[in-house]
Amino acid sequence: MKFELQHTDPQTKARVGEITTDHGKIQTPIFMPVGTAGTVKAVQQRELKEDINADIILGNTYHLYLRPGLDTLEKAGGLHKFNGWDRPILTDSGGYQVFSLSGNRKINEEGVIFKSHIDGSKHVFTPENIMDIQRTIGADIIMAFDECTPYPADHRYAKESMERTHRWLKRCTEQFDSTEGKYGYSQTLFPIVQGSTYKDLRKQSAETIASFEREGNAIGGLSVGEPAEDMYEMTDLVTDILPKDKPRYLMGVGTPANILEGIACGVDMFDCVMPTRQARHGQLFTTQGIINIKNKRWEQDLSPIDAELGGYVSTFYSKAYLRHLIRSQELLGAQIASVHNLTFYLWLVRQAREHILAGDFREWKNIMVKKLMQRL
Ligand code: PRF
Repeated sequence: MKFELQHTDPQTKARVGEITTDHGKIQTPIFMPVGTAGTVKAVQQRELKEDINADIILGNTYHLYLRPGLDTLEKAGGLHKFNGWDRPILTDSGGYQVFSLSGNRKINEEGVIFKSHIDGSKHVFTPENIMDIQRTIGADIIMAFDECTPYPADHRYAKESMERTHRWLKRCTEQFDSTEGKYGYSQTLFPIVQGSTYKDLRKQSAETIASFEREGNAIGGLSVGEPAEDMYEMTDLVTDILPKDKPRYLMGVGTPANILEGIACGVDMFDCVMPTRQARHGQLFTTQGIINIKNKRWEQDLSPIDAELGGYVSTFYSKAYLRHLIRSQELLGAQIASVHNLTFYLWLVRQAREHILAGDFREWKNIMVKKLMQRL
């Protein structure tokens, strides 16, 4: 993997860059649609490429390991071959999914023992086997095995949890560096900063993570219930410490406003289930603000979903038609709304990129944060 930092905004910490992987280039800042089980829910690979033009999508180690399982993925020649997505893929390590199985998991120094949400069967994740599993899934960028410290956490627990994440990282890097990709292209490992909402811990974690000198770095443990101001403060502090010449990935973030503020803090990569999950519930992100398409207001509004956004579904289908589909729980409603919301999220980061290059990112961002979050 290669990262070229092409431009830094003089007024904020926003950056424009380009990541090169063996499956193609990623223009940053970028939003990565979430494809938990090897599918971005309700969206075909062809739409992801041709309508949404996503540079990279996510997969989840926890889900893919349980189903379809490693034998099938290896037989297929990795996830790219299995699902037909030939652009870059990033897999999350399971460190987040397993920890959200509260009650059904036990953590110790070795790793995590957990019960499958599918059939209750017992499994163990360790830093070592998580590296091996991600080698088999075959994503271009793989994530270290961490604990996403729950919020709120007292300082003592947050410190313990962070230090364990750091010890696990050492084991991850040793395992990763002593193994090779299985399918003839290279993979890279991103470590994850933790430290909850404590400045001293975030600083310590960022310094530790940076000292591993990997090709990119992630910021975890945010957007887990803390006030947005705390998330921005922690992100800003961490990006002052992480190396400038490597991409930074803010995990699981967020709303359009969160993404623009994250970009202003010097973050290059984002992912979130929000655009697809909210789409299935009828919440649309548009260039004019947020629409709840179920509202009566849209019953006879035959104007396009979002004429200004452009893109196939957003200009071809009307608000009234999409309202009808979503209210009737028609599958096509979830499909159209998901493609629309993802088209919007990719438009947002591409606009940010243009405004950083044009030199008016800060002014544009301050207007857009208000405009895009208003409810219509
Ligand atoms: N760790 C991992 N994945 C994540 C997170 C984390 O802290 C978050 C936190 N927002 C989302 N996804 N491994």
